[in-house]
Amino acid sequence: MSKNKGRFITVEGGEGAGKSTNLELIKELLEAAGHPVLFTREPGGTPLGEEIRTLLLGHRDDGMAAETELLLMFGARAEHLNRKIIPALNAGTWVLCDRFTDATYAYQGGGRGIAPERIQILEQWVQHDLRPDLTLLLDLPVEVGLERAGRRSAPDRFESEASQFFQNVRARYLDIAKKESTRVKVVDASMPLPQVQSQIKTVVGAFLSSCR
Ligand code: Z5A
Repeated sequence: MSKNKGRFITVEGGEGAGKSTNLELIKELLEAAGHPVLFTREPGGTPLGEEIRTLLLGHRDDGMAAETELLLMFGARAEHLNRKIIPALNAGTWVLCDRFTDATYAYQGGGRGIAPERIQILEQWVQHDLRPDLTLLLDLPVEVGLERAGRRSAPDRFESEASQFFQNVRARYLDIAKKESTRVKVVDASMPLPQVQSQIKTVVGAFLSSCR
């Protein structure tokens, strides 16, 4: 990516991994280094994307086919990229996104069982060559995350899945991190918050140094 373009940073993880808790810290670290930051999330991030998010997360008596779920994720993503992410990056703004396509490989691929080759076709079609420059994967045992997440509001359609679903999601995330270790940095999110934040500072600090 050329020097005057913004960088694209994503944060991933399973249920209750601490994404929401730590996104503000990441934003502060980037801004302290002098970079304008646009914070956004998936699915969502645009008015239409947020409507699609409501469809995706809401409970349905008639269920939703895995293919429909996958296509809705990429529908929201196409809107998000074209209207928000790409214009911001082109203007030199750094984009910090709560989940992106790794979540599709983990949830629709690992969780729902859709072949990664099929996801890859949509990824290429919707994103062309755009991939995150840095991804922080907040990783922790499924039971710990579910216990943390359970302390909050009523579960949405994904949060209502069985434990095996989340084990498969976690395994797929770790698989991606192993294969793409330059881009994806694993943070041990099972630790107490100060230690998690210290790991995040190290990862973000190293990335900022590499951008100079
Ligand atoms: N999804 C998908 O299937 N495919 C896709 O392509 C995309 C998404 C993009 C919405 O995601 C759903 O969309 C998601 C995947 C699917 N499925 N689910 N579920 P979301 O990101 O909006 O929702 P989420 O994953 O449910 O996020 P979350 O549950 O809000 O988790 P979190 O943000 O990672 O956790 P948190 O709210 O920061 O922390 C949870 C609790 O733990 C909270 O009380 C904290 O105070 C506490 N916490 C945080 N860190 C610690 C530490 N270190 N120690 C102790 N306690 C802690």
